[in-house]
Amino acid sequence: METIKKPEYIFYSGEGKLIVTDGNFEEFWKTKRDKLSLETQDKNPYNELGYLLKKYPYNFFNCKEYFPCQPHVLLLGIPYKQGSISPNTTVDKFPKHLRELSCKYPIYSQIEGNGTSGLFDIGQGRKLFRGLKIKDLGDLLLPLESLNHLYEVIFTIVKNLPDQSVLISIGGDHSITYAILKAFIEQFGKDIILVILDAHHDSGYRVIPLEDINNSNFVFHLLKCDKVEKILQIGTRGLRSVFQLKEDPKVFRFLDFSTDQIFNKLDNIKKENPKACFYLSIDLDCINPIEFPFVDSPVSGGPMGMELLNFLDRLFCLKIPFCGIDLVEGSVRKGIEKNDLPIKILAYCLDGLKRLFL
Ligand SMILES: [Mn+2]
Repeated sequence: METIKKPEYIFYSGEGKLIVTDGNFEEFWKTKRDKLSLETQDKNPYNELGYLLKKYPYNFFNCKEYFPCQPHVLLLGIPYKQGSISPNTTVDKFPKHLRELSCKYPIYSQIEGNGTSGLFDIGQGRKLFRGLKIKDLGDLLLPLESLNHLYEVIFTIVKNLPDQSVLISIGGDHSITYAILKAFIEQFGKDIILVILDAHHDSGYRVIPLEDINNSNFVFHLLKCDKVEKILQIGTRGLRSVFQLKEDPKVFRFLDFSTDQIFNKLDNIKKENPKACFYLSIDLDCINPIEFPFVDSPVSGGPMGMELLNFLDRLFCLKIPFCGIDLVEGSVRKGIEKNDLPIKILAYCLDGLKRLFL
């Protein structure tokens, strides 16, 4: 029996013309641009932030933005490395790298609903983040001389976020999490519950941590902030000097990504703090360096990629109202272009956020 196919995605658009396709990319139709009310540049509400942002000729997942819409998720690159204690770090190149890599997995605009096609996950046999409305803001413009300057710029972005939308930031070194959270606190005034996936506990490597905030001590400094209610550190491992491990009643540490304790704890925290702002920070060095060695401070052990993706799936099943996510500390060097794990992590985060909206 033959089913009638109908246009679902915009496949191509050029000067005045448009090619649309059905959901399985089996049939294609030519149409005119003016048949659909496509976005014109001057209607874009983010244009006024243009002085802060560098736009690329392509967006994440090569997604073309045709329709004016209120996005569920905004993607922002933060090419900041001034907070890294590794002198020759290349973490500032990661946002551009990830955007380019993601273009190998193009997604398409839906004609109805203004969402996107999402991606197909062969291993899971299902579509990821289909229907989610995504907006790529571009990268923050350099130079960002200091963390305080970074905070001011991010605050301007956060102030202009549409209601209920989630900001996904691509770093950059891990100190950006400090600046982003300060901006969230300033804008929303809510308590923060921070979930960090990281091999390190980032509480400083000196007996008395430096006053200057960097990627190895930002957690120590965040804990001084009253609005930071709880920090869950997942994946912390390896050896430290005895003075380095600072206990704090706000901090809960877990080594194993698949233990029920994490999810039970988070579910309880969610119930006890219905008004809090939840934030997820993913340091790529949380992954076992066998699967992802492109970080400045690898630590042996840790979850393989699949275990991390399963963790994210379970985490988002809890429907925690995340207001922001970041992905940090990717170090761009030879071979990283062949490693697709960061893209999968991003796709799973988008798919997880979809549960909050759709
Ligand atoms: Mn780390």
